[in-house]
Amino acid sequence: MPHDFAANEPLLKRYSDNPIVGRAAIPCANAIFNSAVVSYEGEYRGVFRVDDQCRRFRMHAGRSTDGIQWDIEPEPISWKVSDPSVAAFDYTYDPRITPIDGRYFITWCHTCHGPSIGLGVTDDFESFEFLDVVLPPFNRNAVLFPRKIGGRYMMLHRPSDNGHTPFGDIFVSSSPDLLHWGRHRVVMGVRDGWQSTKIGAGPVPIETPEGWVLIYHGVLTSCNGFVYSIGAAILDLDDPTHLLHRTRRYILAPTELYECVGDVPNVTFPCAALYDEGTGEVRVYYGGADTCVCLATCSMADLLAFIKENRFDD
Ligand code: BMA
Repeated sequence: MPHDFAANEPLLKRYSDNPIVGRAAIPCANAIFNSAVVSYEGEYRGVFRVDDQCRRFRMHAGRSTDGIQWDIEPEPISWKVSDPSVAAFDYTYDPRITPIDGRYFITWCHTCHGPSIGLGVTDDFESFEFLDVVLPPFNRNAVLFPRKIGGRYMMLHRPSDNGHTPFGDIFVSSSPDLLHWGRHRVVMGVRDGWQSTKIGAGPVPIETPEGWVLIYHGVLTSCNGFVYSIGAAILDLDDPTHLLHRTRRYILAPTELYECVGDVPNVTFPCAALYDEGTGEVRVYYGGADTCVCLATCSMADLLAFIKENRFDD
């Protein structure tokens, strides 16, 4: 049934059995959230952010046949590393996975003299190679586009600071080889309301005939601290530095208990989206309250219509 745009319900519909991964899914975990998943050979694979009971943040591989019930490895990923000087993995978090030309590239917030951007790759989700620190401190929320645009790889990211960052706009940079990044441009900045403090890219942008659909998080500052909601935008297909539309109204905001109560209250933080072109369904995976992994869905037709109907006029 098409979305009723006048209704009080947000566009994204929560999965009835949320959260799909709870904080205690593996023995060492204090919390499991902000995790990335992809389709893989008829099944699903993921890289999960696990904050352990020493309060380190590390990434663990996971597998699933349906994308809902996950088996997560009890040990963190053991990365194959060529330069040990940048290979500390105790504070690595918020992964995104981008399939490019049959390989799976992982970007995450690496800790190397502060939050920076790490890049790794896997072909089978069993063996993982750390490629390098591709953006220096301070930066977070990096995600690659799934193909070259104008002959160059492109990556969204969010320059930041060493703390909890009370500012932040989404940038895009490009590269000839995935390792060397330049031509840095601002794509979109903060606006009013739910996205007034900072914004950051979420899942891998989805290619549609109308443009790249970007699902992102936006943060407002309330008297009780930051509140993380989810919105969406459309970027130009040939030039993703060019923003076409973005939602003034959020598509999901923290209102359920598992989004409002946890290690960090009032957080919905999207890191992955799977688009099934056959059914038209978009599944969005998001972290709830920095504690658990949740799922919400909508149709691509509704998402595109919502972005256009609820956009800023200027
Ligand atoms: C950000 C990151 C995210 C987290 C969010 C809300 O700075 O740490 O992983 O979800 O804060 O706490």
